[in-house]
Amino acid sequence: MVRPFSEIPGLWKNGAANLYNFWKLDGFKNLHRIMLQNFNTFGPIYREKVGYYESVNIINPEDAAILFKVEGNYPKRLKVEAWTSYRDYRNRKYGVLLKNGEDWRSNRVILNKEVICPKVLGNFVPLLEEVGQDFVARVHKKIMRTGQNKWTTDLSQELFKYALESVSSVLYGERLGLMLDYIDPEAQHFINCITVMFKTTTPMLYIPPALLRKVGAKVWRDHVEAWDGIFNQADRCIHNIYRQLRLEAGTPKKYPGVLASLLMLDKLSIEDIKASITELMAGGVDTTSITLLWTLYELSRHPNLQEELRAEVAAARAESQGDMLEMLKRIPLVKGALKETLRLHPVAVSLQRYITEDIIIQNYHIPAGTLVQLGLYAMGRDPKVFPRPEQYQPSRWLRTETHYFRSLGFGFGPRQCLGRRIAETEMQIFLIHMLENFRVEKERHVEVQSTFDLILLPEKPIILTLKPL
Ligand code: HEM
Ligand code: 2DC
Repeated sequence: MVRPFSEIPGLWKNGAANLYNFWKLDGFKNLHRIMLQNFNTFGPIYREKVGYYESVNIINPEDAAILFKVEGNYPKRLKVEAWTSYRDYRNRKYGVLLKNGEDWRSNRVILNKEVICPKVLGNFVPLLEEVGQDFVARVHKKIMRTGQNKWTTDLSQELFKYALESVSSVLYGERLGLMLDYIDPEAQHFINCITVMFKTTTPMLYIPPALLRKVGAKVWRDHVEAWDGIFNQADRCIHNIYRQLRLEAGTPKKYPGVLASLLMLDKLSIEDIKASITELMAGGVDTTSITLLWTLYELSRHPNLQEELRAEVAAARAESQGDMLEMLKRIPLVKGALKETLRLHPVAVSLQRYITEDIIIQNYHIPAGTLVQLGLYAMGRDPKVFPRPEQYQPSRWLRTETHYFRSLGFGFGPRQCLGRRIAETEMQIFLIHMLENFRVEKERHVEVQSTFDLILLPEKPIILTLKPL
């Protein structure tokens, strides 16, 4: 007998009371740990209502498979109202991140060809390769300046710049110059705005932005100011390319970047292109940089593994005679390391879909229209899903054990991360260069946990030491 929806365990009767408890537990910062705890209390499925936001939560890969098999052609994830409210407030178009239905699909299909299709990888690699080399040169210079043959630092600011430089070079086919000593203050402002934008989004997951706007709340004002900074900088970059393109008519000799390709293709309106390019630029900074920081942190804690990865990279370099595109095909353990990082330190605490048809999960009936969330952070740490989950083991992704609906860091299906190929390539190239040049070490015994600022971030600075090999 299939059990009814109303019997799913959990606390879903009093949204306001739950919001109060949530706030008392500092739930905003701890969302990932609270989800984990809920799965421990209620089992592999629970219902929840916090504030105005109601969902069914699942943790098993097999249940994720059920969810994603019915997602159809127009998958829809949780609407982040803070983000749509800003667009509505400022009269700006939604990009693919926020669109839904046919409008989303028609834009996404065109963007896929320019951003995520394997064919474009060859265009991205030389651009990303150059940024990777410049990053390494910059670190060598920093090490020289210390006079101690090593550099001990919190790398996060450097990684933000690396990530923005990488994504910009792919989008605009041009360098911003962020690997130099003196950088454009506007670019630094853009980076700061993204951090504020994510941080101020969190409370608005639970308290409607329309309400906060009406009472003139600071969090809403800060949020608007952050998006204004993001859009202004992206507008400047986009306008720049647009003008160049009009000046030099005719087909360019080298790959001109995603934006110019889209403009020349002439299949999306300029406003649609602007909206999605802005989202790609903003989505491409904290995500990859934090994932790289966590990876360096894990490698510093596992020196033997670090040597193994270095050996793999050296062999790949020799076999491919330096051809980066070839090299990327010969580094399975490096790729496993990135998957392992996203398992333990996912950027997204959950994946969500509004289901469009009734489904049965864990023998409960779930009606169409329900928001179902897969607890990605909780799944990554579940011993029933990943044996010895606390251990960082990139090789678990090489073995033949099942990977069925287990590698979901970038989401799944037609609505998965649009920046996935850029992110993966950028991160692989970064690790190749870092492993070839430096040993990464850490201070003794520091455990760093995650904190939730819409995306999961290290709760305190991660201090690492880089030594030239
Ligand atoms: C969506 C993760 C990097 C742009 C997503 C989603 C996840 C994700 C989980 C939701 C997918 C779903 O609902 O199935 C990550 C991770 C990254 C990363 C782990 C790096 C480690 C990037 C980068 C960009 C980007 C570098 C831009 C270049 C986007 C966009 C969407 C998205 C535009 C929305 C796509 C849509 O709704 O059609 N990402 N992301 N992401 N990401 Fe990423
Ligand atoms: C946050 O409960 C927790 O990739 C919420 O590059 C549910 C939720 C909904 C959408 C998720 C978000 C969470 C985390 C951040 C994600 C976002 C979709 C896209 C975004 C996963 C899990 C991200 C970081 C994008 C951001 C693009 C940018 C222009 C802001």
